[in-house]
Amino acid sequence: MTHNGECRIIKGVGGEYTILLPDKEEVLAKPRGVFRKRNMKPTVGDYCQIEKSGDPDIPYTISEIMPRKNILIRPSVANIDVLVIAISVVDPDPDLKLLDKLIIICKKLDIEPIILFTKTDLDPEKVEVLEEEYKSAGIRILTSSKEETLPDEVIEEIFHERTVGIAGQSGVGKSTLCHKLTGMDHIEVGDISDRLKRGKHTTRHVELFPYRSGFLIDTPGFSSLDIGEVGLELEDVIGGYPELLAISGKCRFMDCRHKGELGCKIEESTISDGRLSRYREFLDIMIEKSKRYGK
Ligand SMILES: Nc1nc2c(ncn2[C@@H]2O[C@H](COP(=O)(O)OP(=O)(O)O)[C@@H](O)[C@H]2O)c(=O)[nH]1
Ligand SMILES: [Mg+2]
Ligand SMILES: [Zn+2]
Repeated sequence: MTHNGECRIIKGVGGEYTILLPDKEEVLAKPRGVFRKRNMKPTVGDYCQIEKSGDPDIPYTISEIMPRKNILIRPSVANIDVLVIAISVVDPDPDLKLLDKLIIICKKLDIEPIILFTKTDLDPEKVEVLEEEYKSAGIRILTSSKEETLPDEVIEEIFHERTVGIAGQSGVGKSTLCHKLTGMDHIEVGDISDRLKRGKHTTRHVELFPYRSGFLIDTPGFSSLDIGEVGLELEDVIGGYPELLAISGKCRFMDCRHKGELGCKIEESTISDGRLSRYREFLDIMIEKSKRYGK
């Protein structure tokens, strides 16, 4: 699906949307009334069609929302292509459960996950251990440190006509990275104020910033994505573990879940011990869930 020449919603505040036109001009638009009847809400990230409204204050109407590749509710954003998952090697200690959870969600939503180990200057040996643990997952791994940001050609490739979000715990270096990338200080992909917000239902607005030939998603909150939120099912857990998908069909039972079943060929998988135990943990959580809801 190519979106060259399409209008895109890059911001939405109080029912008024900012649309980026193909010629890079930004205009204001209101949605057509019919969307509400159809229970459709224009979402930041949507590709759309617009018409002149005749209203000088809000000169355009969103007349059509194009089919979405994916959508998240919290944060509210559509058509995400890449999620850079920032994990610091120390301070804060790496939350590998969060990392695996986000990988599972990405795979479910057709988003490319990229692992970025940050603060590698603080413990170079730890980086090697982490890289070892994830190297057979088939996921791109990048590193950054105080001195080194990402090479220009890597940034170019990541953002090439793609919409990119950055996730990770508070303090891992998301804002620092964004500042290095864009030079923009006001971008808040991080959750610097999450601590203050915790427990309150404050939703900050989401915004897309055109960056190189793609977009950077400016929103905190990717790290609080929940597996319940994206409609994840038991069968989706293994999608986050390509090392396990690689042995499918080898075990005695076709539907083997690699949890100690008879004739399981788990030893033929290249999966690390840590990843395997987190896979089994997520599987248990989903099994519990499906029991509770009687599925
Ligand atoms: N040593 C070191 N510190 C870093 C690095 N990246 C960020 N920091 C520091 O870590 C702290 C948190 O960074 P910040 O970008 O605000 O994290 P955020 O909460 O994910 O946005 C700040 O004090 C940064 O200066 C790094 O690569 N190395
Ligand atoms: Mg931040
Ligand atoms: Zn098995």
